[in-house]
Amino acid sequence: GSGDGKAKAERMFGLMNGFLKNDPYSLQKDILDHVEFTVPRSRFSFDDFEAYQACAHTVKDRLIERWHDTQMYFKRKDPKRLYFLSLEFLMGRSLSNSVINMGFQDQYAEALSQLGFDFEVVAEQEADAALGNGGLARFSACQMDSLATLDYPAWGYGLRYQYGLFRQVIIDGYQHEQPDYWLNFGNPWEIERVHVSYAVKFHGTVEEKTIDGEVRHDWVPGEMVEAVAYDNPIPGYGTRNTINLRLWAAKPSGEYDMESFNTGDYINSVVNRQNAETISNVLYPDDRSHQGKELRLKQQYFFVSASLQDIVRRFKDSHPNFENFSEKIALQLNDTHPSLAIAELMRILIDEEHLKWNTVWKIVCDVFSFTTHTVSPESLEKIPVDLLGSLLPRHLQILYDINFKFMEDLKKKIGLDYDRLARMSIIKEGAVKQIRVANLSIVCSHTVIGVSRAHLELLKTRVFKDFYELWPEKFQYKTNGATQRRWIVVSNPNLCALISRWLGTESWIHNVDLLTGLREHAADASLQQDWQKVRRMNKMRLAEYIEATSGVTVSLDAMFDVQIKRIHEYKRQLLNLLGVIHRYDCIKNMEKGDKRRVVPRVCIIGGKAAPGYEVAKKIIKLCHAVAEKINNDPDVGDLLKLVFIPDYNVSVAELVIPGADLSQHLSTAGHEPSGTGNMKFLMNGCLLLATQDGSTIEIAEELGVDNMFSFGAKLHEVAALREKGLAVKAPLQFARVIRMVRDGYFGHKDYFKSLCETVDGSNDFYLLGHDFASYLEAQAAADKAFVDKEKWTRMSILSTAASGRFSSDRTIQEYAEHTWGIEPCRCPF
Ligand code: Z16
Repeated sequence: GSGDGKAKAERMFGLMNGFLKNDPYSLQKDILDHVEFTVPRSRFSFDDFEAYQACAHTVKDRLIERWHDTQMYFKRKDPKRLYFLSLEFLMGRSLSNSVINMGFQDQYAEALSQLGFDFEVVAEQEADAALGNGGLARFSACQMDSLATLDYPAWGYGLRYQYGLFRQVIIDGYQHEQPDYWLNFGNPWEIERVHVSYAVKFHGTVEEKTIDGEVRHDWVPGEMVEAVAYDNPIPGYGTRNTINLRLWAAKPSGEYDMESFNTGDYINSVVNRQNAETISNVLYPDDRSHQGKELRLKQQYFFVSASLQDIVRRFKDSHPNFENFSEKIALQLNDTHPSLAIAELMRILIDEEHLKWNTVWKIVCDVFSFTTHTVSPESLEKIPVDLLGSLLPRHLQILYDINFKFMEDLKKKIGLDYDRLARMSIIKEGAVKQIRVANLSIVCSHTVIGVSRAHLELLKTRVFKDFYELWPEKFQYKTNGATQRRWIVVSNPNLCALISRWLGTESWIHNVDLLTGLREHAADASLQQDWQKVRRMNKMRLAEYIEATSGVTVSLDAMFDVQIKRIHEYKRQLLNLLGVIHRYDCIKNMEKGDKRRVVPRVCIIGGKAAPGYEVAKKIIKLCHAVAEKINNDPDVGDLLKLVFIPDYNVSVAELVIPGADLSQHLSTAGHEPSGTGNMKFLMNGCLLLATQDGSTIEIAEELGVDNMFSFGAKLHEVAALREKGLAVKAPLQFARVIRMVRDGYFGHKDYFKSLCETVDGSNDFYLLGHDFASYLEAQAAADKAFVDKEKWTRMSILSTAASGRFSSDRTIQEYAEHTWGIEPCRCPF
């Protein structure tokens, strides 16, 4: 009976606890086993990379053990679960993070050192998992870490792209894109589940049948692809809980195209089957714009369909009917990319499970929540109706039905205001009919979430104004966060140790509010001294990296000034470059004696441009052109250096952020939904030079605006300036530096012409000219503060002390309590 089963399960749980030993000697033995049998290499001769592979496999074994225990425990407890749907996860490297979260850091360091290896060097062999573009994708990864650490019963779902974000190679100062075939040398972290697979259908026709007086829809597909699961265990810190990130890969379907084989063209049939795999081949590298491409739509549906089939199957395994579906399941839409999940859940429950429309509609409205990461209505995703109708005919019907009912309800509420009805409709009428995916997500979700307080304000007043007026209670914000495990403990071990020493505890690693305890020591001379020592060591590492990647030698006494993020006009890397040119111009025109008063700077810029984004690519080239001039000018020497760090990614960020003195966040007010880089710099005691935009507004409140360098037009000023047609006079210095670029002072006169025009007078949409004067003032204030070491160090300590609120632990707790309604479920074994 079931009683016996329970006793047996208890016994098994007991036995499972600690199959694998984690003392240095046992780890060593396991590492050598994997060298010999998994890699495989002779245990008497293997290099750093092979040591990494073997090490990763020993960690994976331990992850699997915990993964099993956690999943069995979740299954037994049957708590409400969160499913986090995202087309992008920027996980970066896993070795250090896993070892630290599991608590085996010292044991691994010792095990490896006795074998003649250095843990840090071994960890650096790992290639980044770069299955995402930028902030949105890294935020997903941070949220997974927090979900695991806080013991929430959660799963992530995504796509296993064979090629992640392109590798950026700089040739002659120009960006070139190369494929990132990250799976080349195998991926020790994933568990391939050949038996967990689902058929995903495309194209074909929908037939209507009446069975027992009810209309049934039978979708006969024209194409079928198999989705195979790859599981990536995510260990929590200070807990045994290890949650799952399930990524889907496309494979040719098993039985479907028997037909084509029977026609006799065997070779072509095999070759055609391989086309199925193209679906999960490559990540789209545009971080904002998506132009209704069929492959992209296929990716979205493929991922959504496999995930929902899996979720429904798991639910049915332990529930007799769908009555409590929405009490047991929360589905989180990470931006609009997974929004076809709405139509897919309706299709599964209506067409396959034969539930009634109204029952299903209620379920849908109870389970979905939707976080949006955008501020511009123009960049909201749209799907051409023709494309959707051809690829997913049944889903198009469902969307039309949803929209019809929504429009009928809306008419009752707001009357026949046809303009407003047309704006809010899920279908955009016109020459090319389109599905407005954001409208679909809003209509079908119980909550719509912005990523900072300022972002919610923009959603209410601009982006989703009509919807806010209809359903004000639906709209909320949860300010983004970053995980201190990766962004302090993994990437800045020396600062981590120093913090723990001064707080007298390591508890801040999972209870980050404790960091405020540093405030009372901010002026303490002995903490300041230790703090400076740690920061200098980090700068040394960064200086070595700069020398290795760009050949520029930099002085550790200079201020390391960093701007790293995707290249975008609104993020204003060009403003930074124009500031650097101005600084250079000043130095060139100085009397010799005045140079002693110049605060030396190393200006560091890194980031990728979307392959088709010409303006962004010109900004990268300008950076290289200016760097070449400045770095080779004997009049300048160590007073100013400009460096572009190529191929910026998560692991580069882990190296750069701890070594930065100052970081720049320059978006024109009203354009950065949140920003999370600023939070990572803050955690590491790096001072911010920033506009009042996105999450920086909240950072300024927490830290005190005097402890950062704030500048630029505020939101209402931006609006007023644009209303006036940008009729402002840029300061003389701005005209002067633009002229230098335009006149060919840095070469490539013709190439830079159009770039200069983007910030010229009434073209200057992002207000570089307007903000230039206050930008230079903020830079001067930073110079002045840097000279006062005591003051600077105090501000640095206060920055770390203020960073607790910007932990993704806080973000996740808010989502769990207010949006998902989930509770911790901690595996006790
Ligand atoms: C992205 O990374 C973000 C927004 C977006 O529409 C598309 C991509 Cl790929 C970023 C925001 O720009 C950033 O402000 C925010 O912190 C991040 O998403 C996470 O919410």
